[in-house]
Amino acid sequence: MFSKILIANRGEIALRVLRACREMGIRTVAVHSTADADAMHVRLADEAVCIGPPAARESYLNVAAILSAATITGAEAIHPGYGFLSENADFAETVEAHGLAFIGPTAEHIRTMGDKITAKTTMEALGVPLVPGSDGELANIDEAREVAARVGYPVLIKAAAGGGGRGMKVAHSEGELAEAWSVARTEALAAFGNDAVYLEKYLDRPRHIELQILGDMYGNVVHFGERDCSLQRRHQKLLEEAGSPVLSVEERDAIGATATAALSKMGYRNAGTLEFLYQDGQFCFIEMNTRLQVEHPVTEMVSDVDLVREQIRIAAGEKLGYGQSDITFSGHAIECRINAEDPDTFIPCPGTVDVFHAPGGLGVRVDSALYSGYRVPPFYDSMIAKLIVHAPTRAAAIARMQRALDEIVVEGVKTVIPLHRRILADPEFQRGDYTIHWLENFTARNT
Ligand code: MV4
Repeated sequence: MFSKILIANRGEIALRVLRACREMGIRTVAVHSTADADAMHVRLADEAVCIGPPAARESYLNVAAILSAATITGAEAIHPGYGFLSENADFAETVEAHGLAFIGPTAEHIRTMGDKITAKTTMEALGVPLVPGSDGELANIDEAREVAARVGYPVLIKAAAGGGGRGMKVAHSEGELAEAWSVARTEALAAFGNDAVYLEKYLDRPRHIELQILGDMYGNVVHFGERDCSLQRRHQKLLEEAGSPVLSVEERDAIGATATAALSKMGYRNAGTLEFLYQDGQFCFIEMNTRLQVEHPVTEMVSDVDLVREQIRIAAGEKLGYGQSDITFSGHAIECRINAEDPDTFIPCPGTVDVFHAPGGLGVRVDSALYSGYRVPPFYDSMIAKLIVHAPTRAAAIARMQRALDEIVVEGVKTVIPLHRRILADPEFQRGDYTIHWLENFTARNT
């Protein structure tokens, strides 16, 4: 096992990794920008190294500075958290070339999944169901026309290098296809420097359901069930649940068996998440994330497994030591992301948090690097806390979240807490009756 780990991240996820390290008796190295000198992760780590100015490009994305920090402190492994360098294959490769362990998948697997086309062709070959569409990259507009005619309109043109919905264009009919094709390619080239695109049948009312998996270095792969992440706005998730309100145990077992068999064949290791669109009882794989995700706590609450601890054990070469039948699920978990944003306009609201009071009690978890007097810097993501609840049933989890949202106090900056209260009180939400479009309609209705 490692004796010292460098955490190449900030905020709540740096703390999350630090906590796992503490419980494992592993020393921690925090890195930080000059804007984060007073951050909680810096205070709680055993050592801290300033790696640059506020701009992420010069600090949390500064590979040379991070590797220097690892070298001078004698760290043996690097945990990238999420965002920043977590899905950068070159970074993973460089870390390993310096004789350090990257706590994540191989650079090759990060690269394969970073390109949505190779991700899809890889998964298809391994028996994972996809959205009907083109067989890989579209060569030209004529091929787009042929595939669209075969799968039926509406269709989506998507960028191979895409993410966050950029470079994605819908065509409702053949008349709209040429425009969608050229706009998607132009956007993809501008945003990612790669104009490769593919085509899929457009699913009009899917849920976004993702499956958490872990693999070790010996081909053992297990899943930890699904998360329903349909409640998002402009590709920013706001509230996540485990399990999905609409999935049966049989459906979970079936997609889980397919996914774990596929990833075992691939030799996938460490944490990963398969993203599916789920509509009319069908799972369609769309993308894979090769990192620990923001919403991993809801999975931890229902499975009672520390996913970060498992990531570290796996990277150190330990075997999983358990199989799928050892993983059991209990109750229901919900996470509300607390962003320092105006709850109506979603404009970020950095500034000083004069008062922070965390809720507590049975089944309540707060993952946050906040403290009273903390200054939310304007340079990074606006998420300042994750409020997670766990209860025996979904109805009890909703009641518990409503209770926790009544207790929490964040003064000094605007937050999305009032929006969460409205969502939790909504009858459709309470019935679990929502798709990926629900939140955008809800916020339009309520402003
Ligand atoms: C889709 C889709 C409908 N049909 N693909 C959005 C970003 C990227 N991750 C995939 N996305 C979508 N792909 C087909 N064939 C609808 C979306 C989509 C979406 C997906 C997941 C969560 C939120 C979303 C919001 C809008 C569109």
